[in-house]
Amino acid sequence: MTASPVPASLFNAAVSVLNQNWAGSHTLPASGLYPHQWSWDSGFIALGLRHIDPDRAQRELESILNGQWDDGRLPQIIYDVSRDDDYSPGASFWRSTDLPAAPVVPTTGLIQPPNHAWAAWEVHRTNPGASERNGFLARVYPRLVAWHGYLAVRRTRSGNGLASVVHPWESGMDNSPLWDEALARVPDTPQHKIRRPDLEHADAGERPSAKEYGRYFWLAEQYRDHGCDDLGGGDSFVLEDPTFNALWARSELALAEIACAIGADPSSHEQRAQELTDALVNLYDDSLGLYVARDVTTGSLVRKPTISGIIPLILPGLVHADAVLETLMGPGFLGSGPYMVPSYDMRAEDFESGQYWRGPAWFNMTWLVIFGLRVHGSHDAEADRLAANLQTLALEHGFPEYVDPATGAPHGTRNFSWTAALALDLMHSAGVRR
Ligand code: 9WN
Repeated sequence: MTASPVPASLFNAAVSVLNQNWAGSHTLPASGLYPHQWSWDSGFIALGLRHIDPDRAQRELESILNGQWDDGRLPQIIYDVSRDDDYSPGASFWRSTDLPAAPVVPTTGLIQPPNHAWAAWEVHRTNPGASERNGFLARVYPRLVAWHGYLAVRRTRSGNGLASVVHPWESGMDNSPLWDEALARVPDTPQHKIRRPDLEHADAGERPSAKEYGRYFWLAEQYRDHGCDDLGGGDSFVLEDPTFNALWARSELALAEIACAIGADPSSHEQRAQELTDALVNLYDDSLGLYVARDVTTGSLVRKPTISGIIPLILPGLVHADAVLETLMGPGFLGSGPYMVPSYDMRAEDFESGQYWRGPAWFNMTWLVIFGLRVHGSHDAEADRLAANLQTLALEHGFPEYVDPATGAPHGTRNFSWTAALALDLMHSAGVRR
């Protein structure tokens, strides 16, 4: 299915969403549902902002870097305390400022996928002269190196070089079927009384369930109560996720470019990018023809066909690229011609077309797939079709958080920042080979 051609008004409408959600130094993902700064959202948002205001794109990334902890981690959320009641868990749950390693701004202790170095490089490339004049790359490089250092030192739990997430929120794909089995072992009885301000902004049927929230809070409490130190209290849920690690590898490639641009040695970044790309074979499932998660606690693969297992296509030199492309083009994902890429194999028994990360198509994931197709110089017409659909659905439905892949019907919140940003990016880079 191909949606109708993109009207010229997309540009103005997308810019207006990003302007409305601009909070002075960063962009809110959505002003009602997500009233703080989120980590990987800022990476995606910067990719769009760079086309309208490269300085603002730099500020977006430097704002999330201001939340960096002494150990190098970039937090999932930097809180605006004036809106602490509007999202849960809030700053008062995490009490991060009591911890010596945390920054002065209140944050979560958890992290999100590392797309920041990649975004920083793309921001620079859009206007290299201006970026050089204000020393952007030289300022962000050491912080980005420290961020990746945190992943390498604190999060490589299994010895294969891949980073683990210790909470579903860290994957950015909160209730993905990949987490069901491990989550089933987690108690759903946290101490904290759970509030759900999210349900004032989105339909309960489109958000994680009460039981899932119980488990999310239980895990978050454990992590917090062990000082977020990655030494204890983060062991109940430890999984290696393909998308998280592919973004890390892609960001290492970007760090190599950044190092070259500022006269530093790129070799350690090139080497790590290669090692991570190679290590992804540990997550490959031959029978499904894509990557899956690995439960580090049990040592077993979680054999579920989700979008996370397709995203490693953003990497060049991927051993299993041909097989993953075949799976992507097959009946579970793009074979039946959905508007955008579903987050879960459409043939799965528990596929749900409107339920968050259990079926709907997300704009960031479709953007990553388009990028991956272009990296591999494969299926150009399909990449163009997806890019056109992404832009059209974004505009037609008021920049939704996600859509039903088969019908294009919008779900979740509206005026969602990364939807606007990535639609803008595709307007500027349509057809560009990576
Ligand atoms: C928890 C902000 C974030 C995104 C995630 C998305 C959703 C939060 C939530 O919103 O997660 O981090 O409350 O569900 O799953 O990818 O970063 O847009």
